[in-house]
Amino acid sequence: MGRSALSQSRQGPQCAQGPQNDKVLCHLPDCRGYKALGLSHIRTIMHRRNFFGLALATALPLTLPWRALAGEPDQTQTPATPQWPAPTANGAFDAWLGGFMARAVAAGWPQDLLARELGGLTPDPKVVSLDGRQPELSRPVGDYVRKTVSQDKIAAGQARMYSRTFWPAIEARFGVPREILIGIWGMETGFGAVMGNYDVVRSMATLAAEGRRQAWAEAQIFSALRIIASGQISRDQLRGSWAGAMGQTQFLPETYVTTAIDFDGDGRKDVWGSEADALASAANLLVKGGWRRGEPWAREVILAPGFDYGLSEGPVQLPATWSRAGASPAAALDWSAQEARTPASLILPSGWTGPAFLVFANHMAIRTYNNSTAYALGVGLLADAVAGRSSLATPWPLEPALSLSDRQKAQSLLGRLGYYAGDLDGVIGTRTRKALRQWQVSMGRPADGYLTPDLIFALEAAAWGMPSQPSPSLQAWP
Ligand SMILES: [Ca+2]
Repeated sequence: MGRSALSQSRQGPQCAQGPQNDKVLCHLPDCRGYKALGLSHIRTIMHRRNFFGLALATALPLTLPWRALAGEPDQTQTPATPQWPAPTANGAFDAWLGGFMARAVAAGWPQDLLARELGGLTPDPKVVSLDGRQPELSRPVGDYVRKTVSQDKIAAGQARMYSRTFWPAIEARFGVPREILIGIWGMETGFGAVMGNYDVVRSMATLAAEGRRQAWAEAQIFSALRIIASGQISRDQLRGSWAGAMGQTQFLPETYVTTAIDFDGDGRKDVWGSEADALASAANLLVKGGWRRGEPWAREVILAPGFDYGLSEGPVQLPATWSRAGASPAAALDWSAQEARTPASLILPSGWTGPAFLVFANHMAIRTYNNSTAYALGVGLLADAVAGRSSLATPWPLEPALSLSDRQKAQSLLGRLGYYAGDLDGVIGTRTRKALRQWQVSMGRPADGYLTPDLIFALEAAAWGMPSQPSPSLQAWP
């Protein structure tokens, strides 16, 4: 799995993830549920400050962009008498809403806008319920990719490869190939089939009041208010997934404000109704996330017998260097000229028994959308399939899902063995994988850092001083 420092979210391994945030829950170890977040906001979520710090951090910086987009707020009115919303049955929600409106007024936001859009707002119980879901099982990456890169989706993507006139202009301007955008489009909404019908302002208010992601949700509300005030999109049109992702390519309000584009030239950034707008906006987001024109995203490799699996999630080096270490292209073709000059790192998303990939910088650009190795593999492999590139040489292994208690037990055992001192949160992130690799090295096992039921058994045996019983799959290792 990925090695981003952002991967070990405090929110645990659960995430809501495409093709539709509120429909499909996955809980991959490094998966995040919030689409298209900038790094600063991910950090904001993960390192929330106290309420008053938040009020300042959230309200003050919003004044300037608000002015730029919707005109100067009326600072001549006294902000002392905001229109308090009518009380609801939910005291916590009311307390949050009152505080939020007071801070917004103090920051210069027009009272009539706030009263019109937020007055009478109530929390959405469905959003509360979906946000509180804690899936027990973690879904193996291979299982996720197999189901998301389906024959139906490949065919639907291929039908869109040459039937849209906007592709050449988007590719020329942003340098993102159409198949990558088709991969995102298919993963996010099944090509616009399932965009979500939640009132985004209400959903974000519900999440803000719930408190766990208050700063993030409030930033989305301010952005949603800016969109409404711009006059381009009405409140009624501002619909999305329960987690706030909107339109064909699932943009959060904040990402919409900073990144959405009117590509078809009708004067509106319509990521719901205009495919050209939505896909150009997605390309713009990838470029902002570091997409490099002309470079590949990943290449499957075959690892020679005796390969040092400890190199996974390790060095970033040129493909020729990887070849010398025993990682060669899986297809018969050698590295392309572009691949040959692009540094890459090695990942083993489902351990040493599954497919191995060299991933290039563009892999991380895809993760701007959703910071998950599995998500980027889903998008990239769907793109490859749509473009007619060869399928995987090494199949995804069939493996059982690990329960939360299994994953916590593994962390506890690694701690008992002296390799792990982190939280027993069941999140198999970079720290846990590093500990697992160190223990694997000490045991002379393949050091892929990938947790399986076999390894939990072996950890248990080692921690309690019993002789290890290698399983059949481990005996098969050369
Ligand atoms: Ca437009």
